Amino acid sequence: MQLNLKLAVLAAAVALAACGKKEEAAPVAAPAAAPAPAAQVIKIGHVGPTSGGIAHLGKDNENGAKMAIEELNAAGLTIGGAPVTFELLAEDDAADPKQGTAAATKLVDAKVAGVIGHLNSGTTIPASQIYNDAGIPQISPSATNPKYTRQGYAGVFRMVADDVHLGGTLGKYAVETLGAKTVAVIDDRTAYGQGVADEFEKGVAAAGGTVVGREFTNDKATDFNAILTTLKAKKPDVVFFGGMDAVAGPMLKQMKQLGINAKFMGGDGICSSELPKLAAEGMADEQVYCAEAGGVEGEQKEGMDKFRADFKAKFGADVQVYAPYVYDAVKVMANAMVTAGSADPKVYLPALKATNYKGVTGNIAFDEKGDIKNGALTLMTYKGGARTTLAVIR
Ligand code: ABU
Repeated sequence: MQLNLKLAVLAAAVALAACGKKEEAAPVAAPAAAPAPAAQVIKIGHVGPTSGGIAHLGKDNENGAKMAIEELNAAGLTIGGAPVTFELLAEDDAADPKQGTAAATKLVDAKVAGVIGHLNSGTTIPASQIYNDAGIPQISPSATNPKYTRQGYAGVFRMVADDVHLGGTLGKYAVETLGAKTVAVIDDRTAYGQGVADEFEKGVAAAGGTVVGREFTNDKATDFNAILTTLKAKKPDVVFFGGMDAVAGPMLKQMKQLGINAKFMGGDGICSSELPKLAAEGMADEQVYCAEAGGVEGEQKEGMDKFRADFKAKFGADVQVYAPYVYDAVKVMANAMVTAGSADPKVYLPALKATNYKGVTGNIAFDEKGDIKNGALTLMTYKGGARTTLAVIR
């Protein structure tokens, strides 16, 4: 508005001068400055479960995206010489595959230039077909089922290690480090939970342990007494759960009520800051072991620690698990656009594939499938109600 008003006053002055005496020299108006081009708005989609049992994880991811978008806009970026602003289109899939595909269709219709998400493998995989058909690049910050990047889609990327690495490493850790001879396994029948549990079993067997029981539940269940009673009779040293923290918390409480003193293990889905609250009195110190499907060590820790402190200051909450990976995913996508000089997916996709970016989650580069190269795992336990890092391994 201010710029338009200035231009109107200048035009009126020029017109008045033109109406004046012909013999008098007309005042020379300074040439009007060309109006600054309006910034091009680039829409980036984000999808996660911001409602339902794992809404705390979905909001954590969404906040990671918000933080990155705000920083990009504050930096005043140009792409191909033109100023740009980024707009976040955030959708809720409630961790439900059908809602996930509906959210994906909505984002495609809104003409997003790229999508960060989804959080769950069970939503990420079906949604990836929709983005692929539309030619829109997708980076999942947290979906760990290997199938996601094994469908032959050109524009899919994953910021973290997959369940083969995660489940297999945890299986080996249970036997070789925790000294388990017998393990029982439960999964929630989701694409993530069942897959990571299968890989855990393989890791246990390869390390010489024995799987004494396998049961399943679902991702909304709250009563586990029947399956836990069955497994208690098999006296496992470790109970592994393939699923998310919202189910693991009540499961731990019920294990305690049933007098099951086994160690409890799970993948990244249970490895949240929220788990101690969800398990409450059901969690003893150093009873629970889990792994985040990423991690930093050495000099890279400083950037991650700063991110966590900035995140807490901004949102008043600790990082749950994957906010830093979402934050980096947004920056990586924007960086590819800047490098390519275009937000057109066809033009910036090659730059995204060639990413070599130093983020808060470490050095980010993708292999030919779109998986993170040299992905780390962070093994954790809980002490005094907080996550405690045991080791970062590759
Ligand atoms: N990776 C754990 C949570 C997300 C998922 O893969 O379903």
